[in-house]
Amino acid sequence: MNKAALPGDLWIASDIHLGAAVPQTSRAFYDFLACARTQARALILCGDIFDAWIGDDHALRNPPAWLDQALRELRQTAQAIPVWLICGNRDFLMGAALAQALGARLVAAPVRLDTDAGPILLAHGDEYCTDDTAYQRFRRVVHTPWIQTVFLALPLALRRAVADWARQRSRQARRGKPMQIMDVNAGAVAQALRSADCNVMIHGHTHRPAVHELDLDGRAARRYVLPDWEFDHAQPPRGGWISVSAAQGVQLHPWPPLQPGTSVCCSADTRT
Ligand code: LP5
Ligand code: MN
Repeated sequence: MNKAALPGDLWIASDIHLGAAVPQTSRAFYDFLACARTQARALILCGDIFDAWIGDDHALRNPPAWLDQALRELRQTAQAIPVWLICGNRDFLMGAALAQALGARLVAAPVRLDTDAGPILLAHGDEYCTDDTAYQRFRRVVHTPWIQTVFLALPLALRRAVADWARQRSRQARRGKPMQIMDVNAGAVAQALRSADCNVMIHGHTHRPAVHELDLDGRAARRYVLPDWEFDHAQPPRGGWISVSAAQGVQLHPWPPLQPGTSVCCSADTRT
C-alpha cells in the first residue's frame, strides 16, 4: 500500500480524457486549472487525464498542438501548486519523464493519503471493476513490464495504431457488457478500504459521479466517484471535481460552478 500525506485544501479531478477531438472539454479543464492555481493548496489528477497515452516520448519530442497546450497548462499549474498524477486505464503509460517535464509527481495507486479531512484511499477505480474479468485480463497484460517495454520501443506510428485498435476493440467489447460489471465491485472496494485502514475512498473511471454511504464492518464509510468531463458532445456538458479540506471535509462539485464567482471559483475569464 502506497502512503503519502498532503495538507491543505486539495482539488481532485479525473477522466478529462484530453485529446485532439475535445477542444471544448480541454478549454473547460484549463479554466479549472486556472482556478486551482489560485485556490487549491495542491491538485491531484486521478487518471484518464488523457484519452490515450502511448509514451512520454510522444509528448516530449514533438507533440501535436492540442498536447503541447495541455502540457503547457499542466506545467504552469505545477509551477504554482503541487500537481500529483495518478494513472488511469487510458494513460497508464504516463511515466517519470513526463512527470519531470511537467514538474509534477507521479503517484502509484491506490494511495492512502493523509489529508486535513483524514485518511483517504485514492485510486483511478478500474482496479476495483473485478466483475469485468475480460478487462482485468487485459489490465494484467498491459501492466506487464516487459510488454510495456516492447510496446514503448515500437515506432510511434505503430503505437498509435495499436492504441486506436485497442480503443476500437474496447468500444466493441463494452457494447456487449452489462453496465453492472463495468462498475466497481463492492467487495473489492471494502477489501481495499480494510487493507488501507481507511473509511473514505475517492476514485474515477466509472463516469458515475456520486457519494455512496457504505457500511464497512459496522463502521460508516464513504465512496466518492469523480465525474468525467465532456463538453464537446454531451448535452448537457459535464465536468466536476472533489475538494478536500479541514473546513468542509470531502465535497463533490460540478464544473463549471453553478453560480460563477461563488466561493470556489472564478469567472470563466480568469485564465492567465
Ligand atoms: O477505455 P474504455 O472506457 O473504452 O473501457 C475501459 C476498458 N477498456 C480499456 C482499453 C482501453 O480503452 C485501450 C486504450 C489504451 C491505449 C494506450 C495503450 C495501448 C496498448 C499498450 C500496451 C502495453 O481500458 C474496458 C472496460 C471499461 O473500461 C469499463 O471498466 O470494460 O475493458 C475492455 O473493453 C477490455 C476488453 O474487454 C478486452 C480487451 C480489448 C482490447 C484488446 C487490445 C489489446 C492490445 C494489447 C497490446 C499488447
Ligand atoms: Mn478510466
